[in-house]
Amino acid sequence: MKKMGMSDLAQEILKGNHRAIARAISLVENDRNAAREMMKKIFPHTGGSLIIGITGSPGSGKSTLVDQMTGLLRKKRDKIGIVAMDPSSPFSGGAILGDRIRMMQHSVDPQIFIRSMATRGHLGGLARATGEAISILEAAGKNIILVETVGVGQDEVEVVKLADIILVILIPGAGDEIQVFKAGIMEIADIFVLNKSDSPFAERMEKQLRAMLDLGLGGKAPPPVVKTVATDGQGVDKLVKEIDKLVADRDQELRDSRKKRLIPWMLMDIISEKIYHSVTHDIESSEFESLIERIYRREIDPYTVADEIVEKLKKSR
Ligand SMILES: Nc1nc2c(ncn2[C@@H]2O[C@H](COP(=O)(O)OP(=O)(O)OP(=O)(O)O)[C@@H](O)[C@H]2O)c(=O)[nH]1
Ligand SMILES: [Mg+2]
Repeated sequence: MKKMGMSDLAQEILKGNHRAIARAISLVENDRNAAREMMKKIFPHTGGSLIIGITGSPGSGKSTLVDQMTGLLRKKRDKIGIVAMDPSSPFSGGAILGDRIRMMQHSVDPQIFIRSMATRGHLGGLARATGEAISILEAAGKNIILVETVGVGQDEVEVVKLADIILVILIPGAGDEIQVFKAGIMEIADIFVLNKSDSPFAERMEKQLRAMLDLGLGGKAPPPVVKTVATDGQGVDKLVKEIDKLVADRDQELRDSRKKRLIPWMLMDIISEKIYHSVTHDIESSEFESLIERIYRREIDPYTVADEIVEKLKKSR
């Protein structure tokens, strides 16, 4: 694989070669510029997969659920790509999630590709280059792509921009029903999953959640609520049925409009990185240091300096 050119890499991706997929995702993560030619080649083959976003508070059972869903979808002969966001700091290097992912029962299945990506605070809970990773998986023929994101908060709203269907995972007794309102995730959820419903609080939680949804949506049909026990697979078949139903019911227009949202997201991601690179490469570090020194001495303010740097970049084109 080492000497493979970008054109060969693209070819191998299109054949569904997992090593090529892995290499391509590392490439877009580390050196987007080097990945350009490959991305250009595969781009015409993207945009056709069903992308399912899975979000919920840490430890709510997202990964366990993804694993169970994968088992069911796999039986239907779907080819599946899984991208899990890893919130770890650059210091822990994503090792924890990596280990957990390796433990997943499907990680050795040739039709299923699993990958974690470090978010490191980038763009609201999504890793840099998540858009490209999805594109690569689409080009590789994965017709269903599951994207696991971290936490419950404003951040999750980002996932809406790249998923066709959003599952919000809640657990009983964690105050999650209140979170639903606070974080404004009610609007983004296509399906609520009440996981860990082996808990004695599950019934009460379900009632509360349904009451809140009825109240909050002011007459609009509330999204389905599905109870699951991810550890033993209970309710996961029902969840997959609800997903199928959504896909069947939802008209093409709505799906297209969601797909189109991925494009500006990806574009802005690429552009902001390009600009960042220009700043770090084109501005000499000695000049940068002296500017910092001047700001420190309060001779000049950071806003003015930022404006000047941007102007300079524009002129250098
Ligand atoms: N009792 C019970 N435990 C569950 C259930 N689902 C998951 N768990 C357990 O909850 C813990 C967390 O599960 P994960 O699947 O790693 O949760 P996660 O949401 O992916 O966690 P992060 O990725 O760290 O945010 C594990 O110990 C699971 O075995 C469930 O339905 N019932
Ligand atoms: Mg997880």
